[in-house]
Amino acid sequence: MIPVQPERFLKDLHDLRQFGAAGVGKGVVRPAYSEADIAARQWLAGRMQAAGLQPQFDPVGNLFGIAGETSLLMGSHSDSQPEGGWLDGALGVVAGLEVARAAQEAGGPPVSVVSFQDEEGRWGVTTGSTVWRGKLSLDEADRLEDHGGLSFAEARARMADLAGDWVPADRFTGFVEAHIEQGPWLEKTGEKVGVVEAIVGIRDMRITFAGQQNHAGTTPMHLRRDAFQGLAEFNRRINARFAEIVTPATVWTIGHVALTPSASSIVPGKAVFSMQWRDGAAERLEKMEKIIRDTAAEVAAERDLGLDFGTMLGLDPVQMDDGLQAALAAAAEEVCPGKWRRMPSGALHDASNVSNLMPVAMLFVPSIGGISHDFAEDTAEDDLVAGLKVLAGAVARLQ
Ligand code: HGY
Ligand code: MN
Ligand code: MN
Repeated sequence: MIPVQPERFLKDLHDLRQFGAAGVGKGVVRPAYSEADIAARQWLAGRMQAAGLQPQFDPVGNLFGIAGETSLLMGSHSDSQPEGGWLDGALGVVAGLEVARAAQEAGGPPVSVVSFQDEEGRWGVTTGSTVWRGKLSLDEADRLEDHGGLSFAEARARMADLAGDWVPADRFTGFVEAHIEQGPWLEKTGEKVGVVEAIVGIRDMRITFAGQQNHAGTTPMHLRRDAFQGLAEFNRRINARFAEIVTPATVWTIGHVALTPSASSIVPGKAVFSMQWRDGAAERLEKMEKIIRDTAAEVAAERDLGLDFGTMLGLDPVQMDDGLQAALAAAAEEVCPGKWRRMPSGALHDASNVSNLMPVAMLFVPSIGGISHDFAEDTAEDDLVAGLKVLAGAVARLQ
């Protein structure tokens, strides 16, 4: 077993939490390329250096801590959602750092660590690892804009002084990502560890309905071209049509809506909204996409609204590597016998992208109350330590 030090690991986790601390519970506000995110990455680079790893930022701000010529890669992301938890991503980065550091101290095996950038998709979907794996070119990514209109090019320029070359994927033999479950199942069953079998696929795009801004008092209902009413009818119809083809595991979300001009006495002339959907089957994602596009066009035509579909981003469902899963399962059985399970991931992770380059696997620890993407996100410290020990045990089995 690689001699990981739980206290050192927990201290690094709490130190990382200070970057962008929200002042509400243990929550963080550390969106990609924010001051807090960049400061956190510089701090992580220092910790990687101190651990005997070679820190290297790539052109989009992914931060690698590299050991030796070829090594097993561990890690996750250190950027957060606009209202994020202290463990989403951070757990995988700091647990990977502790295993890499302890492995250095024990004379091997070489383990590298990574913190990918913009996994939370402020510019899309797991942007940093999507560019690193080559699914999105740097030029295509640079043209993406966040909800406030800031381009990826302008954002990543904030790290230009840190940016180095791309790190070639062939330096790594595989990737293992520890992450909080972000759901209710491990807590419900009293289990300590999840060995992930597969990660769902995702599609995400911005849709715009354009109508006619007008006076909310003098404009009769039948003469309105109300963009919000278009969105409301669109939503009603896709819910009814999805019911025919989805399973209980299928999810879809309209999480961001911007009405223009967003005033109580003005009929909204424009509605821009995010449309995101996820499922374990690629063909179901495609069927949902057709329903979305056809229904939006139908509603726009009926209500004389303009319609624009933004760039659709997404990742297909991926299976985790059997060999890496077996190492995680054996280590879980040793650390918490009978208190672990194999399970799917309903959340997206950088491992989805990395699976196109090398064998990957993921390990979950329980989320208290199943809460995540919220300041209240938390995990019991002994569960965090159990996850660390399973990670170390798996690496020992992969030597
Ligand atoms: O949304 C997700 O699944 C990930 O947490 N970004
Ligand atoms: Mn995450
Ligand atoms: Mn997340």
